[in-house]
Amino acid sequence: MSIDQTQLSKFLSLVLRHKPDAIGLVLDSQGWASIEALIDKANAAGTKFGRTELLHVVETSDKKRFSVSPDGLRIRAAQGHSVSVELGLSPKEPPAVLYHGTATRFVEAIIEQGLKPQARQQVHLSRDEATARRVGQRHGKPYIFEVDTLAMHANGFKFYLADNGVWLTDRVPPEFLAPSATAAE
Ligand code: HQG
Repeated sequence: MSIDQTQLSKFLSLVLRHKPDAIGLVLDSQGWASIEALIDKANAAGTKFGRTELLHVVETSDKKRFSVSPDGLRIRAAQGHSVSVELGLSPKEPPAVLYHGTATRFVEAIIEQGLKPQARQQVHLSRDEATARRVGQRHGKPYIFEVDTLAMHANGFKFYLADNGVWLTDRVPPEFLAPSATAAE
């Protein structure tokens, strides 16, 4: 039987963000993999799916996690990598504030050290509190920080907008963080 949509999405996140080696896949420096190679190698490793199923997951992904190249030959994760990739995004002026959703148990460390990318390549910021809350819930009881991106931008920090609308930056020092209006609701 072939794999279901959620399993396929998780499998793609694993090989395109974290462990291409798991199936012997090679990502280029910008994170792209050949769709043909991905399908062949996944099938050989026992995860069965075809191009139609793959493209269906790309199109219906709630967070638009994956991008297909304009020629239809390559795929990459829009963000969230732990393997080193250079997404080739240009710095962009962010909205005046962005939000970061985390779990309450991390709050003390974040107030002390600021936001760090941890296992990923960059810190992820959300455009609205509802999205940030969903991100935070993945880790436990959610807590939302408001990030003073206007001040960071004025201080030379760079921001990047991933293909799926997630904002990325290298780090957020504590002085640019405040609890959001609904921080721990
Ligand atoms: C926390 C999902 C202690 C940080 C989402 C977070 C997102 C600190 C955790 C994407 C810290 C890292 C990314 C510090 C940061 N001390 N904890 N100094 N600095 N943290 O999963 O942002 O579903 O790597 O607050 O939608 O939660 O995978 O990052 O709680 O866009 O497609 O360390 O993943 O997308 O956790 O999530 P993560 P994230 P997908």
